[in-house]
This record gives sequence, C-alpha cells and structure tokens, in this order.
Amino acid sequence: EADAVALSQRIVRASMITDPSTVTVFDKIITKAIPAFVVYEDEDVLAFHDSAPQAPVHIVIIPKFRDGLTGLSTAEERHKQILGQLLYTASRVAKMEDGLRDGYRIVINEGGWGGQTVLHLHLHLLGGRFMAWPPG
Ligand code: DGP
Repeated sequence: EADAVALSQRIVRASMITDPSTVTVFDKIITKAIPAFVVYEDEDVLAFHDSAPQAPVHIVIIPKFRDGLTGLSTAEERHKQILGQLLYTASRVAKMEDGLRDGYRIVINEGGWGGQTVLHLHLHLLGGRFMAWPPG
C-alpha cells in the first residue's frame, strides 16, 4: 500500500508539470515579484532557501535565464557553461553555510518520476543532517 501511495503522489506531481513555455514560480522569485531568502546572487545564478525544506539546510540554485532549460533533460551544448556555474555556485554557497561543514548533497529532480515540480532547471543543496542512501 505504501508503494501505491508513493506512486500516486508521483503521478500527481508529474501532472503539475504542464506547458514548458509557462512562467514558473522561479521567474517570480528572480524578478522579486514574490519574496525569497536569497543567499547568493550574481548575473547568471540565484540561490535561495527552499520554501518546503527537506533538511535543516535546503537551498535551491537556479539559472536566472532558463533559456530552454526546463530541466536537465533539455540541456544542449550551449548550456555547458551555465551547468558548470550552477555546480560551482553550490560549492561556494556550501562553504558559507555552517550547517554544511560535515557534508551535503546535491540533487536534481528530473521529470515526473524524478519528482520534479518546477519546470526551470534547479539544483537542490541539502544538508545539516545525515543524508541517507539510497534516496527515496
Ligand atoms: P522540484 O520538486 O525538484 O521541482 O523542486 C522545486 C522546489 O521549489 C521545491 O523543493 C519547493 C521549491 N519551491 C516551490 N515554490 C517555491 C516558492 O515560492 N519559494 C521558494 N523559496 N521555494 C519554492
């Protein structure tokens, strides 16, 4: 039964993903139309606290210009630089967070079965507790 519940939850989450051309909540965070606790920002990248934290430290890192990157699966040659910048930002931000001194985890949820709900590529930076393996 637990499996059935987990599967139905994933299907609900997948159904939230609709039109890749839609403006997502991350656009509103980038334009400051809705507030977020920003921990790092430069010309290309924004990092902010996740509103539904799954660990004591849970930061979302996004490119400011989606440029077709609805998720990792739409990555193309031209995205190689921003993909590197996102990981490098994760490394920089992790150094600033006391709770991540003993380690952390980077996650990219891709597609419905990957648990993705926002169609704008993002890294999750998680830590502040032991991160179990395998992930759920
Ligand atoms: P994913 O499920 O991998 O697509 O992750 C989307 C994350 O975005 C999820 O962990 C919650 C977070 N999130 C969604 N809406 C908001 C919001 O309005 N503000 C903030 N700070 N985070 C949000």
